[in-house]
Amino acid sequence: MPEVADFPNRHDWSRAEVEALFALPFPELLHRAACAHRQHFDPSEVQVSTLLSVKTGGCPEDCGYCPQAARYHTGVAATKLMETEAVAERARQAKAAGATRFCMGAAWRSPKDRDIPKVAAMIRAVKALGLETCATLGMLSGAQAQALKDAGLDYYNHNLDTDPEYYGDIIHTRQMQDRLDTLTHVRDAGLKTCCGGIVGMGESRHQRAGLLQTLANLPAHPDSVPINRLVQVEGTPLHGTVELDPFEFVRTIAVARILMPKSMVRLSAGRETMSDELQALCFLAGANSIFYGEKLLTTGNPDTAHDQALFARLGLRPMAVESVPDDRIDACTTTVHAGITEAA
Ligand code: SAM
Ligand code: DTB
Ligand code: SF4
Repeated sequence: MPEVADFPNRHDWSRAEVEALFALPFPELLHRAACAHRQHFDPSEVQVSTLLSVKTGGCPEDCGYCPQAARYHTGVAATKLMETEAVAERARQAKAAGATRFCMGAAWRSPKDRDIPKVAAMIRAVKALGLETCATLGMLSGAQAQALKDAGLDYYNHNLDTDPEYYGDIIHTRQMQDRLDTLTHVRDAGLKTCCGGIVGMGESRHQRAGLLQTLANLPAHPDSVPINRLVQVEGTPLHGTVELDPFEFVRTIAVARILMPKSMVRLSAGRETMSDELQALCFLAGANSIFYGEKLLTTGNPDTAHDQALFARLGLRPMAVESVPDDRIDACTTTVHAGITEAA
């Protein structure tokens, strides 16, 4: 297997190579992931995003994990699209609490063209606060992606969610190819991509490797890679799925970091039920982004006070927008990048 330094931009991973990474002894895998992480990032910095559901529930899709699908009885009430000023107020609060990126989510299959000017107004209002903007609204046409870019959108989140071969077990109302097409529109519009998936949905390790292989072999590595651990919600088909071994979750983070060393790997949904120690292992494995704030879209997330205390205990600090890095010094030397040791 090549050294980590050899493949920051590889897009030709085979399934066997990815599975071989998963199969490494845990300490060896974490070491390689930590090396890849240090090569491009300051490992004591974590990017902090806050989510807001700007249009909740009532979704026509059948994603088997999702509490917002209208067809499942999950107790999530459907709402209309929020008003711009209410969104701006929540963004101000997120900024005051320390977030640098604000992500607006809508429970849509895809936005209608008439929705785009309303979302564009939200993007402009959030951007005016000096926050990075992200949206996740479902499938986009090329023109819609361009309109969002023109409004000042920085990132678009659209996940592959799972291995192409497992996808049909989880979602039936749209195809993997639809997702890939939206990602093409997003890239073509010059937006940064946020694209990852969910683990703990009953998939095999082979299929977890398939998700990461597919992400790494996209025409460009996503700028952010959210790794969600399934939040099991009563009423959804995936409620009651056997829980993933926590070490396997850490392995998934580590392999994502090795395959996509320049991407932000986000320790995403599922943190509320993770111990501090498990989260610390995820940071060691190369996770360098989180969702921060007491709610994700409809489900819970750790208290901000708890996260602040965890950062303090681990010597982590929020990443400034302008410090999103590129190449750094050689990985895995004992000489730490200037600035880390003083600031930690
Ligand atoms: N409706 C749009 C779409 O599906 O593209 C945007 C919002 S959707 C809720 C965004 C992502 O949230 C999904 O792709 C999925 O990865 C994640 N998600 C939804 N429910 C989840 C759950 N119960 N656990 C973990 N992740 C979840
Ligand atoms: C992503 O990958 N995870 C976030 C964000 N992108 C939009 C959503 C997680 C949702 C968890 C279930 C909920 O809160 O409804
Ligand atoms: Fe709808 Fe998105 Fe939930 Fe799927 S993940 S049911 S598209 S809100």
